[in-house]
Amino acid sequence: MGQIVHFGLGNFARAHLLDYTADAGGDWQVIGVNLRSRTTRDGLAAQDYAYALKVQGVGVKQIAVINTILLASEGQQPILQAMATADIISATVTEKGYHLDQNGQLDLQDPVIAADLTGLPLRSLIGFIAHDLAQRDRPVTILSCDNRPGNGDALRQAVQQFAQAAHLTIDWSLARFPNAMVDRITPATTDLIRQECNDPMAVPTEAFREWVIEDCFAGPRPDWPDVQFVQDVRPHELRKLRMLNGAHSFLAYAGLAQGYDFVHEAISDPQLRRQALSLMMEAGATLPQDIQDQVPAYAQALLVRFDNTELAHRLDQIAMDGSQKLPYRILDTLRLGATPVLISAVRAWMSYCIAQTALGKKLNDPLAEDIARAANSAQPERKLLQLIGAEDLAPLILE
Ligand code: CS2
Repeated sequence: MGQIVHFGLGNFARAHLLDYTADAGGDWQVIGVNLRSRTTRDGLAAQDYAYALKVQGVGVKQIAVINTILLASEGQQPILQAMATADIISATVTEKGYHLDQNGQLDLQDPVIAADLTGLPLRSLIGFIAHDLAQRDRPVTILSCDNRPGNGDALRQAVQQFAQAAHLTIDWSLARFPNAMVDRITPATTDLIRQECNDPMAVPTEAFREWVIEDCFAGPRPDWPDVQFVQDVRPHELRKLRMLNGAHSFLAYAGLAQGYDFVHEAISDPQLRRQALSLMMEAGATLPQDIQDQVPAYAQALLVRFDNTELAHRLDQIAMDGSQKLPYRILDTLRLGATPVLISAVRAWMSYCIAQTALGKKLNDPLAEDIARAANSAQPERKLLQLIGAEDLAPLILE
C-alpha cells in the first residue's frame, strides 16, 4: 500500500490532490496533517474523513481517500512516524507556510521557524520535513502543491537552510522535490453549498483542473489521471501564475475598490474585463517563446472560468496575503515589461492596504502589522513597496 502524508487539508487540497488521488484508485492511503487549526480535522473526523466535492456544472462526488488527520498541536511524534513510512509527503500550506523572506530565503527570524529551531514542538512544514529527512532510511518524494515559481526548488532550499541552522545531517540522495503547477479554482465553502450537499465539510470547485509535475519522483506514485509529467514545469508555472493568478490579484483589489464582491461580478465590468484581458496578454508576452501561441486561447479560457457565476469566488478571499502573492504574480512580470495594467494592479493593492487601514481593519496578511505601519506613515506607498521588495519599481509606480 502506498502512503501519502499531506500537510494542509484546506479546500484546495480537497478539490485538487485528493480528487486526483480518489480518481487514481489503487491502494493508496492519505494521512492528513494540520499545523494550525483543528476545525477541519474535527469536522471531517465526525464523518469518517469523507466529504462531498461539488463540481460546478458536473455534480457532487464523494471523496473518501483520507484515513486520518493528525494535528501538530497534539504532538509531533505521530506525524514524524507517519512521515517515516510515506512514499510522498505533499503540501498545500499557501505561500506564507514556507516562511521565506523577500529574497526567497528561509527567514530564520520568523517566529515559527525560530521556535522550531529551538527544539520546541514543531509547528512548521519546513521543520517537520527537515526532521523527517534527518532520520529517514527510505526514498521519499516531497511534493509542493502551492502557488510559487519553482515551488519544489524553493521548498528544498528552505529545508536545506533549516537543516543547516539546526545542525541536522540529511542524506539528500533519498529525497526528490519535483516542481509542480497546480490549478483549480476553489472558493471558500458557503452555507448554501453545505445545504445543497447536505454536508458541513463540502467543498465547491469548478469542473476544470490541471496538474503539471516534474517527472522526478523518488518512488511510487498514484496513477493520477490527466496529470502531465514533464521535464520542465517552468513554462506551465509561469503561464498559470502570471496570467491566471496575476489577473485574479488585479481583479481582487480593483474590483473591491469598485464595490464588487465576486470574481464573476468584477470580470463582467467592461473596463475591468478589458484591463484583466490586457494584463493576461501582457503577462503572456513575457512567457517563453515556444508557448506564446497558447496565450490568446488560454486568456479566453480564463475569461470563461472567471465568468462562472455559480462558483461565487469572493474577491476578498483572493485579496488575502497580497504581500506574499504580488511578487510572483505581478512584480516579476512588471520587471520584464512595464505595462499600464500591471502598474495599476500594484497601485490597487496599495490603495486597498491604505483604505483598509484607514477603516481600522487588520489585513489578512502575514505582514499585516508592517502594512498598517506603512499605511499610516508619511510615505505610505513608498513604504508599502519596500515591504514587498519593489523599491526598484517605485519610479515607475509612483510617477
Ligand atoms: C487565487 C488562487 O486565492 C487566490 O489567490 O488566485 O487560489 C486561484 O484560485 C488558484 O490558484 C487557481 O488554481
